[in-house]
Amino acid sequence: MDGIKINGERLLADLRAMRAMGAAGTGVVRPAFSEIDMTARRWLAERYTEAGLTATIDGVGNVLGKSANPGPALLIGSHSDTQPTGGWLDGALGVAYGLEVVRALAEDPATKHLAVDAVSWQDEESRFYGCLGSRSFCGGFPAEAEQGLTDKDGVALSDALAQAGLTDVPRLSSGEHDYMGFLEAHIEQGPHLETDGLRIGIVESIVGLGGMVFTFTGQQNHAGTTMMAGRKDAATALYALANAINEEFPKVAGERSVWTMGRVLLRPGAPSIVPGYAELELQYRDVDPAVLDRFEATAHDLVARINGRGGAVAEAKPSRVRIAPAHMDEGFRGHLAKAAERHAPGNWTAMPSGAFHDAGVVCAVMPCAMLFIPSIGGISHDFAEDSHVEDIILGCEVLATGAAAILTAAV
Ligand code: HGY
Ligand code: MN
Ligand code: MN
Repeated sequence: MDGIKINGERLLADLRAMRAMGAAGTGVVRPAFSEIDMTARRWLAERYTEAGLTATIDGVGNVLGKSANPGPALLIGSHSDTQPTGGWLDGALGVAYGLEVVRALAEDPATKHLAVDAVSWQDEESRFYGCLGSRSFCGGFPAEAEQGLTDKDGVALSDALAQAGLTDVPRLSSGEHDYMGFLEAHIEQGPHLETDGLRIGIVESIVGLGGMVFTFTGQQNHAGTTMMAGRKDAATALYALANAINEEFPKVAGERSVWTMGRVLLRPGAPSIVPGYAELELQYRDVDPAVLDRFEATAHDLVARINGRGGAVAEAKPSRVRIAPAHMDEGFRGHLAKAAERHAPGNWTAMPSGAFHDAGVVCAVMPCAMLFIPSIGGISHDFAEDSHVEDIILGCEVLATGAAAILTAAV
């Protein structure tokens, strides 16, 4: 397959236009279902229409651009919602690539007959529910999961849907489409490609992920008159559990396991008051579900140990839906690897993904593959997130060539 030429300036213009929607310094704040998120989704639907696709925004905010070309289509995209302190490329890169691949293949007489659909999934960043949009599309967002769902500020999903004008809008489903597979390009969000001086990563597997929230109920009291013996200090119990997790988890971890305690709540949060209530949120990831299970069992043992000491009472419950580890399609990976070798000879590698992605959900209903470009300094989920322009353009060329090869091989 000859290399597909993409229009780098057009691609960068789309990325810069998306960056401007929710811009916050060098980063982007565009939470799922926010006004600016829906503005960006309507903007994308217009670009899909201009590119000759039939654009739909569905009942959970997924934006789908359908090709008029016959035959099983290849679906290409990612998510356009961001983390609360989001980078300009997390998700947006893959969405912009999907649009550019549609255009580039349509402009090449040798590939203009190929069917490529483009998509932006909703709420991959778990404002309400991890990968909500791709799960809804793939039948993994059951009504019982949706009931009463709220974000961390207590906003109900039903209100966010109403606010976005989506309440009665039909929701798209993979069963209504004849897809041969899904390709997602993404920034690596880690240091490996840059450290190894490489420019393209072809993902072998995507980590699985679990989360727990621990509550600590003690006795609020005066910090000066309450003797240490007999205190029911919720914060002390929280610190003891957090330390124990950092001591015990390495004993049951895998080679690339990670865990993060990224949210803590202390009430009332005043220096002269013994905290009566506390919350600790833990997230853990690994490519092996057995490791995730071991983390959960260890955490429950540690909670029992904390409760055995008296003091504040600790309780544990899941903080989110578990995301299973996902393995990418061998055949698709082969085509992407060939395209990487063609555009960046010797400058690419196969690698796991330490971040989860919509492809990890969509692979339950169709073959999937992912491609990474380097993140400068390995930084992501931060306003400083960035990639080199030449890597942004190279990644899209590799994806376009790989997509054309997959489609051509299937004809
Ligand atoms: O957290 C993640 O792995 C993804 O970037 N939302
Ligand atoms: Mn992210
Ligand atoms: Mn992402």
